[in-house]
Amino acid sequence: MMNDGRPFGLYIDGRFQPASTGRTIRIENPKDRSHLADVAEGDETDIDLAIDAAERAGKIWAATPGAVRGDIMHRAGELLAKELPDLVTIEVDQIGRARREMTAQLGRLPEWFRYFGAVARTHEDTVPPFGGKFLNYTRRVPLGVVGHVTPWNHPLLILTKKIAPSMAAGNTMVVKPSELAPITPLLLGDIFKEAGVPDGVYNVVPGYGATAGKALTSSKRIKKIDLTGGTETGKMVASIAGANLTKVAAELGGKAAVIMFDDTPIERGVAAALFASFIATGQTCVQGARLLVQRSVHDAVVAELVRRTNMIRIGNPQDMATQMGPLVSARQRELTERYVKIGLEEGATLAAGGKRPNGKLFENGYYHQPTIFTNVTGSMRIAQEEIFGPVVVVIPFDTEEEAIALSNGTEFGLATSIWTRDVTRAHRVAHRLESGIVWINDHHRIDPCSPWGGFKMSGIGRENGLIAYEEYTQIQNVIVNLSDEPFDWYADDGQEKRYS
Ligand code: TXE
Repeated sequence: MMNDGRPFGLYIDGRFQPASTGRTIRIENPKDRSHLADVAEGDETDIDLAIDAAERAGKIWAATPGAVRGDIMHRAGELLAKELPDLVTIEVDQIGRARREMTAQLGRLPEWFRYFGAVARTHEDTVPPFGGKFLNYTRRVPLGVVGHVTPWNHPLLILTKKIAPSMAAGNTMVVKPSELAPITPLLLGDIFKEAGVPDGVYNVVPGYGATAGKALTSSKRIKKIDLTGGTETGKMVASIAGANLTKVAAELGGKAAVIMFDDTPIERGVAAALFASFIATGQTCVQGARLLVQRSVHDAVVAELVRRTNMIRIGNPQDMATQMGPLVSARQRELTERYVKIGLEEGATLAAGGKRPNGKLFENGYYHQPTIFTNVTGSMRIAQEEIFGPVVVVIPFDTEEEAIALSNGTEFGLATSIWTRDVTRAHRVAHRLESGIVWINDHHRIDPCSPWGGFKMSGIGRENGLIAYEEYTQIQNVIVNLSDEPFDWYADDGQEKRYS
């Protein structure tokens, strides 16, 4: 699948082709900075070509019955399942995430094609009660060509969350994947082709945000931009798209809290915190970045958390025994290091990690130890800002009220987990959280049927679930006058006129 060392082209109209710039992007392996592949670097001209292809394909795909689109998507899911081992290998090489995590994550991708394939087949429109002599019905019709701008942290999962509902709804798409991880999104092209997706429905133009990304998001021909990325990028893209009245969905930053009440068994709570905080080397929007612990168990939780954190096995991410790989890039590691410094300057206590690991294996990669700060207050920068690395801050609380205030006390509102055995408290707290996703006694769980997205500065719109499908459609309302009675508004007959 690695193209025998040749550069990967852009994927437009069902075939790989060179970029108009003639340039390529060097993709490196974050575990040792070795050269992984070169990928064509697209710009505005290529985005335009991709939109041309998508507009042509839209005429066919939008007219394809939902049941047929559903069958094709099911086939795509099956073909994807067969390719997973190779895709996992490439995904691990691109972003450095531990193979055992990537295997678990990508293993679920076919479910998105099955779920949204089924939605394409079964979605029903409505017949609102207009009353009187009218039949009134709605039709959900595709938007047209949509743009997906995706990040590097879960290259295939995040892309799949966008492709599956947009394809099911009959749209065609142009994808601008992250410049750090464009290979697996390109490879999906062949899988869709084999499944029977018409050429031009799925197009991928790798490139940089400021060039290809900007061209895509500012095109008047794009009917919806669906972006996952940083909050600053989201604001910029939304303002550009707004000028064209292009719909925007954005899944942005987060600072998820893990709220641990004192009836949670210590071992269970600590296992939960490790899972919430450190998978994906902390580079995930729903990372449990803040551990809020009830004061009576705080010291015991911290002691066990530090002990278990120091045991996390960092190493070659392709090794199934490795529990934590490197960060994705020099920039992401610098960000982590910058925040470690900020935390120390703010007076927090470094309870674990805080450095690059020692050893030959780590010399050239972007590794960083899993890190815990204690003696943190809710207003510190390390408790407020998204770090997007393997850093967790621990904050004690006394009461339920205080836990809710701390949890809600950032500009973000993506996800929160609540850990307690008390069922009434769990729901009571959940209902007061300013958080698009709430887990009770769990974290990170996702499903194609389950709406995903944030409150506040964590974004707009929702991925997953029927709402994702609906947000990739526009409603056409058809109002039928069932009466044959003559109607003449301007008849000069002195009769009272009615609208209904
Ligand atoms: O993301 P960017 P970066 C957060 C996280 C991270 C920070 C920066 O805090 O440290 O963002 O990461 C494209 N017009 N998240 O720089 O830049 C870009 O090319 C159009 C959270 O990697 O937001 C890429 O394809 N497109 C997040 C995508 O946007 C533009 C996941 C995301 O990149 C653009 C990633 C522009 N002007 C980072 N500028 C999450 N929610 O999970 C950039 N892009």
